[in-house]
Amino acid sequence: MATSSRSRLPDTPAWKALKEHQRELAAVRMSDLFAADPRRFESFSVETPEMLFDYSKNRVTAKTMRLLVELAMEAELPAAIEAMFSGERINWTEDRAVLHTALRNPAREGVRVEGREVLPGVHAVLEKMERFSDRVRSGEWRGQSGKPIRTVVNIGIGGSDLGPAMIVEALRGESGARAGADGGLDVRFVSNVDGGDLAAKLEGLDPAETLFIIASKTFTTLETMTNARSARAWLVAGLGGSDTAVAKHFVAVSTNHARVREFGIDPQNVFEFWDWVGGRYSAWSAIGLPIALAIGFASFKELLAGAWAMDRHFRETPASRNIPVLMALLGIWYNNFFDCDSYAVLPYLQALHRFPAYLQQADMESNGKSVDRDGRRVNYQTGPVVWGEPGTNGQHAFFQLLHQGSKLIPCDFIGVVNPPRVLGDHHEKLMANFFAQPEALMAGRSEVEVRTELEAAGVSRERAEMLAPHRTFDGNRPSNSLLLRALTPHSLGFLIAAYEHKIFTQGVIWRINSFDQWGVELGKVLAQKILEEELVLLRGEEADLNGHDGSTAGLIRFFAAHRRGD
Ligand code: G6Q
Repeated sequence: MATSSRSRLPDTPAWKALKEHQRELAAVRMSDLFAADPRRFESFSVETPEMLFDYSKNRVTAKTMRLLVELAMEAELPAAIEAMFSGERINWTEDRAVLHTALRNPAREGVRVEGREVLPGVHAVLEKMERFSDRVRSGEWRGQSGKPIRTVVNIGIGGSDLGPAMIVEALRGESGARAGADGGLDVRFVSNVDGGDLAAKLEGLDPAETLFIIASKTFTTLETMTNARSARAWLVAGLGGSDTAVAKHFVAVSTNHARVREFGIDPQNVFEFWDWVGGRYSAWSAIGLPIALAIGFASFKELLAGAWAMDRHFRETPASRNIPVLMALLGIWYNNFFDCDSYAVLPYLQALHRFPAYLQQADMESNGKSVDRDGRRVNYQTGPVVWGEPGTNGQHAFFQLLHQGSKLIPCDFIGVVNPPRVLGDHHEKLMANFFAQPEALMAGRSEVEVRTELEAAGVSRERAEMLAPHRTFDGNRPSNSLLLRALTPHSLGFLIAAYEHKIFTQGVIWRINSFDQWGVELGKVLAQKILEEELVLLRGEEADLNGHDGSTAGLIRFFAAHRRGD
């Protein structure tokens, strides 16, 4: 194990100062902080053309924020940001640069990897995506039998699925960006190796009008390759049994050209990306092709422009006004100083219903690490558990625990002033809840208040006594409110990039590599061996399961014994 003379994070001056400060603040109520400072909202919020970020309902004072910013400075955050943007190999375990920011950089030069400009390649692929998506959307691109494409099926998993799927769901309602309506393209996503996923998405489709995108950085992922082969078989069978149909109905997005060729996809139909684009940061690359097909290339460009606006904000704004830095610092405040294990992300907009799932990967795959830059096991908490559901659905489900549970769970409430779809007064009702919940989490309801109310309503004193503790809310539960002016490709790009940079900032402070994913790699190989054993058992032969623990061997045998021979 590598050793270092550098002090461990909990021994650094900024960390110790925060620990000390947390004791001072532990009993302080946010409601009192608001009462004492009429300008608290103005002081603890940041406005940009895209959104209002309000972090005033947090258990922080000006001193807390100063100490947190000191923590970021001790971690040399500004230098780390520059290292990322300029293409240094900050993903040291894979010896790679981390340049998803280059994918949305409108400049034509100025970012190099190993002395080579990367932006010309980025723009060449974007131009190819534009030409292709225009041809498909306009109906100029024809399938094997001469019909235009009506449905696009993206086959990919993890980073090659979650970002594009979330974005397409979010922007489907954009004017001129309808998928599957008004003659627009119906864009679907298949990820699970469970055949039920592909079967359900292919139901009712005409192969002659269907285009598949095989999205896989490595082109070796079990789930994607299995689905891709089944999709090819379905298409070829549906179009008269000739492999020539593949050229008109399959395109690939990958870094692995050899494998794509082996699969039989025309090299002309391959959209390239690069090893310096991490899977979970790849929606901005050609992995975003289903987005461009669903919402049009001009809107895809706006998505990139929104992310680029956030990139500039992140790179140029002082920490104390920098949205992702503030989000990161507040997250660390609760994760490391209040022992919070998780945070909830609560989009108050149905269009953003896949945002929590997307963010789970972005955050947990990036910061679910426990070895630091010096090769030592960390002696502090790193990445939190991220979870959530759209509002108001969550309110009727798990909000009970947020309000009255024994755990402290900070929340990000995400709302939109002008929604993509308006129906009567639905949005006003939705937003009333968006405002009410963070307020209730903070204000709570004291036992005295509850008792007085109950008695005023005619409840007997004894019953009021009994009920009061159950109907009391401690309050003082923190949240951020992120209020977008509208949900557009631009503002969504801005929002996603804010979370990306929040995750990066936390990784820098925790001294971990946010850009590798060895845990996922392990998962990719583990199942291979078992698959072979399963097949042996299903042929009725004896398989050697001694390498497995008793439970795993027992489960495999049970499966093989009871599997119907279909
Ligand atoms: C993302 C991860 C992982 C990856 C998938 C799909 O950062 O590396 O989620 O995106 O495993 O990998 P392929 O694109 O190579 O199929």
